[in-house]
Amino acid sequence: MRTGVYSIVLAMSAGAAAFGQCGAVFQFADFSDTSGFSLVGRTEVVNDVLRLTKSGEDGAGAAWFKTTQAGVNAGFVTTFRFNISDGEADGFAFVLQADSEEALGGGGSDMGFGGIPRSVAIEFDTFVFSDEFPGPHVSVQTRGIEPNSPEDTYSLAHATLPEWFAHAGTLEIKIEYTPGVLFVFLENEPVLFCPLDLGTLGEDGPLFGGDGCAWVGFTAGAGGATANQDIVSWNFNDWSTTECGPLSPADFSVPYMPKTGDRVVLRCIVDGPGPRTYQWRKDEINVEEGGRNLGALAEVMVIDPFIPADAGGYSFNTGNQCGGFGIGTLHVQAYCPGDLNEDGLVDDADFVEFLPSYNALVVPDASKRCDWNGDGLVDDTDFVFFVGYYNTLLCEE
Ligand SMILES: [Ca+2]
Ligand SMILES: [Ca+2]
Ligand SMILES: [Ca+2]
Repeated sequence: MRTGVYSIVLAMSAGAAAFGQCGAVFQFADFSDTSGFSLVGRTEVVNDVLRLTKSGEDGAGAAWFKTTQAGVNAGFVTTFRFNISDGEADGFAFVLQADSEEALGGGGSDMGFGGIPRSVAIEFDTFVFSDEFPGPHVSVQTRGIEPNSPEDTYSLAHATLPEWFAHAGTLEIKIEYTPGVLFVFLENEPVLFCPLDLGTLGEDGPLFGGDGCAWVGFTAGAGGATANQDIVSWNFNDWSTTECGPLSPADFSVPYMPKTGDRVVLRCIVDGPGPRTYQWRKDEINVEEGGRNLGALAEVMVIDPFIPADAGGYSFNTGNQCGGFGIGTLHVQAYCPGDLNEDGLVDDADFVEFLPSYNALVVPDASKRCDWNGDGLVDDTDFVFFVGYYNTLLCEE
């Protein structure tokens, strides 16, 4: 049942501005004026786009917004469009760093950020060697205060990108960080989820000073293979300045009847000023962050693995300095647990499918579909669940 938005902003007051020592809010529909930028290495402006590297040339390039540092500890959201043409090079990255407004890492596989200390890079790696994650991929790379590296060892989280990523013309990326979690969206679909707290990332003290003061920008690299790696437009908004104003939900969606073991994504994208707080609720109780839930305090929440007990009514609360509101309830129904062969019945045929998992014990090789309490094991506890499902025989509507 969809109940929609049931209340609007409860309390509105005049905008309260608290200025940190750094902060950045800007929008570039194109790059006809780059006076606020530091362009380093191979990077130049061609036809009003930021050409990080150019087809036919190897090496590294970077573009940093240098008017101010961003203040990222309270969160940020950035949207940019990119275009890769005339070849396929190593890839590019969106980078936060507290090294220098002239920072530049290595070319080729380093993608322009490998070598920059005090940096966090969200890399879009389009040239894959045998010792790397397979296929084009997005990954969050950092070595804390040490010079960064694109090696898989230093990845906090990664995800495979579609094969068309580098050939589809202009595409849009959104990166949103809320303390605790960073999401990457490709063409409005969430593709990467990374547990991350920038305020406590450095082992030897915070990576970025003050409120998380960092230069933000892009880097790219090319080697034997080259391409035009272009940034076409760029919006950036951190929450260093507290603002008031109405919030509105832009999107609220939950999965349709997930199966046991699925990774499910619930999202409620919110428009409006911040910093904003978010809280997912299930059956009127706050969902706690951790365990199988990532993003309980963010706009996107991932439940992995989903289990039958996760079925229920999900609602979402959001707020900023001015007040808050709740967004109505969407129901998540679990696909008939116990019906392993998906014929609408829980019977002996499912028991035959259950047995090998029960014998294998650990997921995998045991099937995640049989781990009904989500503890990574298919054991006696799950057997007791199965008996309960078996006794009902017919899946409910
Ligand atoms: Ca690579
Ligand atoms: Ca069945
Ligand atoms: Ca289990």
